[in-house]
Amino acid sequence: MKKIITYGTFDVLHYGHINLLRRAKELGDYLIVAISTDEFNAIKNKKSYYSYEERKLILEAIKYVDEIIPETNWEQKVTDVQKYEIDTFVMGDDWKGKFDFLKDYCEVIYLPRTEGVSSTKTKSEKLKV
Ligand code: C2G
Repeated sequence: MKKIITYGTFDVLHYGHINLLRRAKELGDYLIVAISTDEFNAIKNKKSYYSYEERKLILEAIKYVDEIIPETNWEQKVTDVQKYEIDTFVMGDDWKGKFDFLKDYCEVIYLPRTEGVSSTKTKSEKLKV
C-alpha cells in the first residue's frame, strides 16, 4: 500500500485544497493529512477562521482523505514519514524546495497550486452572485 502525506491549515476549504488532496491521493492508495493545530498556526503567523477541530471535521468528510493527524511543529515531518511509513510527501509548489531534506526518507513531490483561490481571498472578497 503506497502511503502519501501532506500538511496544511486547510482553512475555509475551497477547490484549491480539493485539487491538491485529489492529486495527492491519485499518487498512492492512502492519504494522511497533517492539519496545523491552532497553536502551530500561531507559530506560522497564520490565523484561521475555523478551529482545528472544525477544520478536522470538514477534512474527514473528504473522500480523498484516509487519516488525519495534527501538525504541531516544523520538526515533525521526518518522524511522521518514518512512523507512518510514508512513500511520498506532497505539497503545493508554493513550498517548492522547502522540504527537499525529506528526499532522504521518501519521494518529495510539489504540485502546481490552483490559481485564483485562497482562504484569505474567500474570507475578504465580496460575494460574487
Ligand atoms: N493549495 C493549493 N492551491 C491553493 C491554495 C492552497 O494547491 N489555491 C495547497 C497548498 O499549496 C498546500 C495545501 O493546499 O499544499 C494547504 O494549503 P494551506 O492550508 O495554505 O497550507 P499552509 O498554510 O501553506 O501550510 O508544514 C507545511 C504547512 O503546514 C503548510
